[in-house]
Amino acid sequence: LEFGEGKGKAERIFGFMDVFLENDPLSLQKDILDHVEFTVAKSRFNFDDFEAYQALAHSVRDRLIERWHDTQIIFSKKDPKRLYFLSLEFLMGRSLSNSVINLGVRDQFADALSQLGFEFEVLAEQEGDACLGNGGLARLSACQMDSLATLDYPAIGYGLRYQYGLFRQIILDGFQHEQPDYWLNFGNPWEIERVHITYPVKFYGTVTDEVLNQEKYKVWVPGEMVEAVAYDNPIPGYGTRNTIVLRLWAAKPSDQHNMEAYNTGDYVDAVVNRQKAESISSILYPDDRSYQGKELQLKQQYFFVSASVQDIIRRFKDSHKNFDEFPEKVALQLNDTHPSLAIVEVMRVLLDEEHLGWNKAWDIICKIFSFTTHTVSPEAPVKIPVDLLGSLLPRHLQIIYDINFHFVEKLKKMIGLDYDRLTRMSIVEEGAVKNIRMANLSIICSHTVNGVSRLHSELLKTKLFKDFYELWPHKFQYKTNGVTQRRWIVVSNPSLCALISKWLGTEAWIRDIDLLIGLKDHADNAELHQQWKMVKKVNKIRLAEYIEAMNGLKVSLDAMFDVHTKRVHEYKRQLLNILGIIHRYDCIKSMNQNDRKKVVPRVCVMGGKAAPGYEMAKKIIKLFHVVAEKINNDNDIGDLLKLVFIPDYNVSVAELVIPGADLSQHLSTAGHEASGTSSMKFLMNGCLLLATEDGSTIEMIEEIGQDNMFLFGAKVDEVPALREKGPALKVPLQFLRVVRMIREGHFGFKDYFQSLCDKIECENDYFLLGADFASYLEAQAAADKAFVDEERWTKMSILSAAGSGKFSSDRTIQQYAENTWGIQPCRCPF
Ligand code: B1N
Repeated sequence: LEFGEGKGKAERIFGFMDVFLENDPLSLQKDILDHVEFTVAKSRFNFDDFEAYQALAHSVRDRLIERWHDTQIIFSKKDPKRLYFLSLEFLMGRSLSNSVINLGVRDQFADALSQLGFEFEVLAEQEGDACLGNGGLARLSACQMDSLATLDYPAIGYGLRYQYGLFRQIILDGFQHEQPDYWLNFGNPWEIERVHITYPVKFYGTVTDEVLNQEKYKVWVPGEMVEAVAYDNPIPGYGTRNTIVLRLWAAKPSDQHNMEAYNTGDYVDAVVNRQKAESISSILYPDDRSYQGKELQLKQQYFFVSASVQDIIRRFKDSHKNFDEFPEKVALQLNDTHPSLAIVEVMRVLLDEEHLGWNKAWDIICKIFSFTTHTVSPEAPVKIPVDLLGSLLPRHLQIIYDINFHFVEKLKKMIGLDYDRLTRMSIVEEGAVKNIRMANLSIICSHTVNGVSRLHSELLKTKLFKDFYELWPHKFQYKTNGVTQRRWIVVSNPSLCALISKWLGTEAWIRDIDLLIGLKDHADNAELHQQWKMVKKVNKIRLAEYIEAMNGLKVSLDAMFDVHTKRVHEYKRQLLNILGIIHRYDCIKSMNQNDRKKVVPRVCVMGGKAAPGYEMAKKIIKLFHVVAEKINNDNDIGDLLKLVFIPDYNVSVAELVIPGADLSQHLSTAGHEASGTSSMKFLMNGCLLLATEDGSTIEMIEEIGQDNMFLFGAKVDEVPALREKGPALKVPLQFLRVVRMIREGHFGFKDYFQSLCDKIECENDYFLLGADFASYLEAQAAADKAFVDEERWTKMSILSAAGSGKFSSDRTIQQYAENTWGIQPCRCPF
């Protein structure tokens, strides 16, 4: 395509493309009906809501594709430095509402549909969630893609197209059961299969030496070959034509390597065997912390990395003659250690396929990779057994050893023969089982190591990666996480969105979140208070209806909706919440009628999945259910306290739950939550936080003010001393009492809960539930007190939303672009 600057053929084509797909009601209706007839293959005179949704989704997809093509033309023409965002998890949720809002055609589509007799909201409910990730880390990737597109950055996301997303959680008799999430069952209109964009991915085999032009080279002769096929998911920006792509890889059998099998063996067996290749991208691992050292998981990581790296290098070579410019054109972001084999893979390609030689290749590596870590736990660094790596990726193991050799030599020169430190910093962990430490590899080879909150970064520098920080202080940065206000206000809370725009007099905050602070000027305005409360009520009604439909439980709208939703983990202390609820119940029971009138009624909502093999987490879910069973059926309690467990918590459920919350709980033991992002979504929706001073909460205190939050618990520097005390630590009597109630079978399942009780009472109570209990109850009491003062509560709620601007992923991404990736916006001018 010829592209004259500002004139010529390309512009004429653009002029045409600009009006390619019309967005007036008639054109939209025609498009939808066309898709009913020809894509869904149903008669345009007879189709149901789901078929209407499919046709609608395809009409939206056409518009996404149009803009994506335009964006690509600009990117190829301008050839800016691109960011490649590598993540094994993306939690995209639904796409329809988000897409039409970002495309700016929501109202047009809604009008067009209503004339056809359909309601947009009803059709939007037909869509299933894309759950290709576990929790915070994965949803963060999704929010960041939205910001990258909106801020016009030339970026591509890479991930895996799992056939089974995160398991569906079913609750039977209070116990969690897992069911596979075959999310592609009903087709996926949001992806574009690229049958021609495929790459071979090699596994196993041996490495031999070969000589070419008198130079020795390593040649990897693989033992197995699998094909990676690209599936493109367009990501539209808001308030811009820019649309970027999330490219997900699916594994398909390859014909290149297995021709023999057809000729020699049983034909049917050969075909069946060949099909096994697909299992590589079949399932998302549901355990978000512990790495099991499973071969399939390592295969997934390499499969995804290899396909992405081939794609990146192919794109670069399409318009560049040699690798000199590579670091000026390519930034590779590693989302945690999971994709860190990318480092070794690029090195391998540069050495063995491009023959650049060690120094040149290493020089490139050091300029292109940046690494973000999301963990605080020193117990769970990802380690890969050397034997496993050596058999699956023999050449990569050699390269890792070489990198380590160079590193250790250099290190010795810098720090001398401090063997303890050398041992700690080495990529190779010696011992009975030799391991490769993926975090060390990532730090050594990246130019920047980012934490996800200020506190997290401090912990990295002083604890987890202290040795590395002392060596390379300049590498360490942090970017406090953020979430996208497009998804978490505009899509999920349309009433609040309209109210904010009305009071700010502009919709510009949807792209420029800093404007949100303008609400502060109206924080005492009675009229705003009235409207703010109405919006909360609308959202509480929506949530109450959902609860009734799910659990058959009617909840009072006057009660405080107190929400605790996130993955279930001991460190997140859902158990602390349950103990607090039991205490509340116990108190109400012992009150006379007069005192009961002063009790603030609560609906305690909990939701979240436990990893299938995580026994303690599963017990916590069961405990919530038995306690709920008892309290909800106690006529003596009535509406004063109701417990609701929301099963299968995911992105679309969160969109409903978060706007309806009055209070939300974030209870991690200080020093354990690297950042936490759900709190940011609650904050934006004017929900008050009850939280420990952990992760990003510390920065929220600065933005919102501690008077507008309910803070409690040990601070991070107090935790070690409390742990030290062990059994000598004094815990409040109320704590002992509620634990005894569980132990003695007050809620049934006595034996089943003993181990849970032992952990917090007899064993060392590692997460300090006993130590924090009194302070937790005080914070809860403060929340009750604030809630009865409606005016005060509403003001706090307004100030929470007003002060949430810092926690937009737009800010995070801009900081990454400027301080880590070195990329510039590249905007589609039409
Ligand atoms: O990443 C989020 C943070 O806000 C949370 O504090 C942090 O816990 C979370 C292995 C993880 N850390 N590590 C993971 C996810 C999947 C997996 O397979 C680890 N997730 C976090 C975003 O920064």
